[in-house]
Amino acid sequence: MISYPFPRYLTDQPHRRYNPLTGEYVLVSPQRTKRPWQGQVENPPPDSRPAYDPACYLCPGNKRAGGVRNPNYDHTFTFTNDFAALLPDAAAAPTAVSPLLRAETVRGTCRVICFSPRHDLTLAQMSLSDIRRVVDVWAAQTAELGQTYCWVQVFENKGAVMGSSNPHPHGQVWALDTLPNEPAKEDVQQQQYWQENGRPLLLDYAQLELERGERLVEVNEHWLVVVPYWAIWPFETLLLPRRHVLRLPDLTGAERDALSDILKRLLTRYDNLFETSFPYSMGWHGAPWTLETCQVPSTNNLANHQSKPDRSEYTHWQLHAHFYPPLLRSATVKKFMVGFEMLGEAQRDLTAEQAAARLRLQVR
Ligand code: H2U
Ligand code: ZN
Repeated sequence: MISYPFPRYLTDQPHRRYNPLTGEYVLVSPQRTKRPWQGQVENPPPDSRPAYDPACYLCPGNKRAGGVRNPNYDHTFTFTNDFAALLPDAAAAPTAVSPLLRAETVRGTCRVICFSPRHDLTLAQMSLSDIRRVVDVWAAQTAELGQTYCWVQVFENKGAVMGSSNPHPHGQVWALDTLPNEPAKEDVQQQQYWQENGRPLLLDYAQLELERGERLVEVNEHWLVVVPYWAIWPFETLLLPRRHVLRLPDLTGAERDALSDILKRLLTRYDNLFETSFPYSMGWHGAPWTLETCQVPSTNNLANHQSKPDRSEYTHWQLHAHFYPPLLRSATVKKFMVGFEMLGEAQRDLTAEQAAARLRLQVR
């Protein structure tokens, strides 16, 4: 690893950092980390869950809403969400009475993925071979739903603070016939970088981070984890493959094993940081799927995304996962996106480099 001089400017002067994936900015105020902290620091209640909870709607053999009973599954279990936010047969939107009062048709489906039959585990605590099974389910769900829908969003919402309704280890997959806001921004930005440079944006970014090292958290043969230069959340990370990969199903067996390994190491670092089962929202972004029937909003609110994208050509994309944890300075003190952040733009005090250094310090 080559070590470069780190510009002092980035550690003591307020500045804005550009996010090339979304085209947005974050305000960084490193001079504020010296200010005294007078807020509360509490110890979280100990987490003692049984391996099986008769009242849990995700545990094997239990009844869910509507009376369906879960099978006695041994590893993972996927089912259609009983309260799905998207429906495959949703009616078409009527013609808008005004361009200011517009609704768009959207069709899709939502599934819940139980990571393990064990109610008391988290992904970080599962064995590598069981994490690998979850990776395989993520890839299989993406491939299957990608046959029907152009966007497949795999994600996990972990912890009550993130609004997760159940501590049983689980994630979700939502698939729909349109590109949601976040991937739509990433599509435009990656496409533009590809046109200007002839290489995927995130592959160049991964190379840069591997050379510089100052924001690296974990590396293995096939993957790296960094606190991105433009991170918004205090301990936000970006998980990237080291070769050009479009989508989860494209990962080889060796890459899936290496992914299970780096996931376990990252999540263990997170848990150790504030000695708590670390809450977060994480999810995968990969190339959209080719689909002629994909809905494109009649007028998109994103200036650069008004024409129907060429859905056969997605080489500008690079698979990646975002981890967005809300915690700031302890197991209970979270960052609030309020005030200037709601009305202006996201802001942070701790720099991405300081956050990466804190995560590197955690024992595995
Ligand atoms: P979250 O904890 O991340 O909200 O995910 C749990 C999901 O499980 C949630 O979306 C669904 C909820 O709709 N669910 C069922 O599908 N069946 C049930 O019996 C309860 C909850
Ligand atoms: Zn359970």
